[in-house]
Amino acid sequence: MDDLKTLRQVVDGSRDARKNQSLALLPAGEKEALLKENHPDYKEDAYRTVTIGPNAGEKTVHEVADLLEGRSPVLDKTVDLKPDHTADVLIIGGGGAGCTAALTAVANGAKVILATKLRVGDSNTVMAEGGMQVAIQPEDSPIRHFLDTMRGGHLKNDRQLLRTLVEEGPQATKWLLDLGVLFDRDDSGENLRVRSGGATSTPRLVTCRDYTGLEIMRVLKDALINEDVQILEYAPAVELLTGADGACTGALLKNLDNDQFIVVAAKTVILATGGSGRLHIQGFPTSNHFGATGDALPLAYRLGARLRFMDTFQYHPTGVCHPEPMAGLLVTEGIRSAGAQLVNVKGDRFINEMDTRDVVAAAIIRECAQGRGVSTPSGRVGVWLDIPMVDSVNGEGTLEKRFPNMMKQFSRYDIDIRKEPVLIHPTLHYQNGGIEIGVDGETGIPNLFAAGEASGGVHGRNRLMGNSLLDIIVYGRRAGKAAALRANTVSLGGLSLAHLDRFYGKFGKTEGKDFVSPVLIPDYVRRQEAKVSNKS
Ligand code: MEZ
Repeated sequence: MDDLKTLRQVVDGSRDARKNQSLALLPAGEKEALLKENHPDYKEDAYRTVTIGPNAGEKTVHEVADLLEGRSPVLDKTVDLKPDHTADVLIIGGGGAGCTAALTAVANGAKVILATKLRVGDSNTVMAEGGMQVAIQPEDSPIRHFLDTMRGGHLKNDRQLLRTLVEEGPQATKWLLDLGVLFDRDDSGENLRVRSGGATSTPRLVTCRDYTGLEIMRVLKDALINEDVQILEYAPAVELLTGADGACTGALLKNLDNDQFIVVAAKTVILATGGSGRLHIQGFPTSNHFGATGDALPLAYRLGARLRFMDTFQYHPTGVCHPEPMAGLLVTEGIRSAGAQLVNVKGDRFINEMDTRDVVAAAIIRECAQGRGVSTPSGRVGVWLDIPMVDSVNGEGTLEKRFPNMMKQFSRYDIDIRKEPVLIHPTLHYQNGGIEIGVDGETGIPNLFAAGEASGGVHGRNRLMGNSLLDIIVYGRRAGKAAALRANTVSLGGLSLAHLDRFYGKFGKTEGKDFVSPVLIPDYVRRQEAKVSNKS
């Protein structure tokens, strides 16, 4: 095996020839074929049929089926359900959606408790680097945003949810600006600068360099701690609670410091626990934060809430493949939109880098599977992302100015991305589906709401870059307000675990299942990650 330094020279050698090369987007038929052959969503043996609950009979990946069919940690246990705390609105999750919901619920007069598994801000929100989509340019419109997103989502998006998302985008952005988010501005300093993302018809991303989610989270967190919100950290939910009428009446939390339960009685509950990348679906590495184990899914499911699109996940095309300690971390799509090219072992481009994420990821997987990838010393296989091309086409200093976070991350391993291409491979990035919601974040269960990545429908079968940051703000606000208003109309209900009998009842309580969900803390030693075969 040639060493990486030698192989890199092929990329350097073909850079000039590639500089002005344009590659057409794939026609629809070819895209479909590429996806079917290569995208993990189409790998039949990665799926099984769910046997229990509202989505019984539908397929999902084994890892999620395990969650949904898993055993409640309190099944067959006697738990004292005397409330330790009471709230109008209990929010479970301390990322962007949860904090937004909390701020909005408080603004609407509610007494709010926010409980989170780790610390406030430990979330996938901070992992969204390259921007938030919002139609604010004169030549843009919510309709255009809607159409781009529908195309990206394979036309499967929930239209009502999407319409609300795009129409309320500008208002949500103003809310963030008023809170103090420092979005990048144009040279005059007066207008927000917008950048391009994959598969969009016009530049629409508002950015904070390449740490947009981190900046948004910084501001939300600051705003939250200045509000009268009770925050319970290191306190994940392990089960929801229900009243006699089947409505959600609170949650059972676990104090991770002492393993004791905390009982919260609440008039309404919002699930905002984010995604599930740390389940390492199909053995993929992930860009997700440590706590992303899809906890809301089994909690809502056991209470009877339906899930949507649980057969589709987003594998971000450019996860780091080398150096090994960075494996799975994100290299923002923004860097491709600034001109970085994907190049195989022969020094050739093989896909238009700005096609939809599923298509680009599938093309990378194909290159690796067909022997045109590059093997790393630790046995991974990836393709090159020719990042130096960015400075080459935009002028020296562009990478330093626009991508300081990327520069810093790679510099820790003595890689100067201004000079060297890096090896990438798709990384598990986003849960396209989740709990079915209406436009106010309401689930099918009375007084239970969901927002952000835990919910599903708005992104269809493939999310476009930057739409998740908008989703957490628009739907965090809507769920926060709706839950606060609902709390004005209901009283605290009885607290029981009766739904567990209903859920497990006819299947026999434990059915021999030894998998306990929610998972809470990822199972490291990590499961064997996908070894992509490379025939070279
Ligand atoms: O929305 C995202 O997933 C995002 C902004 C990621 C990125 O590539 O930067």
